[in-house]
Amino acid sequence: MKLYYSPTSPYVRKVMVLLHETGKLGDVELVTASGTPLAPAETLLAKNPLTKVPALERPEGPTLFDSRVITAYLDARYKGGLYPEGDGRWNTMTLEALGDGITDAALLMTYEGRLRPEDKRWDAWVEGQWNKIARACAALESRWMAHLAGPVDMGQIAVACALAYVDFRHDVRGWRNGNPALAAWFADFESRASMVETRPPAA
Ligand SMILES: N[C@@H](CCC(=O)N[C@@H](CS)C(=O)NCC(=O)O)C(=O)O
Repeated sequence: MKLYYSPTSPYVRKVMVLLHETGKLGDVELVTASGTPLAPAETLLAKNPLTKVPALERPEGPTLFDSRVITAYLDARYKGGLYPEGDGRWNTMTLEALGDGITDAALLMTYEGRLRPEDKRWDAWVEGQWNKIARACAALESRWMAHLAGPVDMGQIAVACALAYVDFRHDVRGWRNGNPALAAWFADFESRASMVETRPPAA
């Protein structure tokens, strides 16, 4: 299989963490394909019309995207147990959506700062994105700590990759303020080999 990949993408990182956790890294060839909405990655055009990474090319079927489809597919393929059976599955998938939502908001903030011409930037919109992240962190701190303390699942991986991306691009915002339990959980999770091995290169 070929994984269309960028070393700084938090969505790609979720897939990479899964591959490390399941011991299946050797099953995929990494194909670098970074782009932006203004400069789409040409190598992706025939694979994913949205020209986003990650995308997973498989010999036995169409290319898969987005990251949540890929992680669900790989977990089923490897019987990784990262999406539990039964009612717990919905909690895991909701936590995963919360983590991905943090990443979505943080990426929009990054694009606003990097891609939009300075005279067209809209501070209130950026603050609106940050408020989503702040509310999500508060919800994790108050409602999700028991789940985060449980067995590793795709929800935890999505949250960890999201918080790492906030650190990577928006460190000055200080998401740890007021969220000590979440910060302690993240410090521990970040030391897992799968997280250490998938750290993005320096910003
Ligand atoms: N919902 C998608 C988001 C993927 C995404 O936005 N990837 C970014 C890199 S972090 C990308 O490829 N952006 C290029 C673009 O938007 O044109 C997923 O979970 O895979």
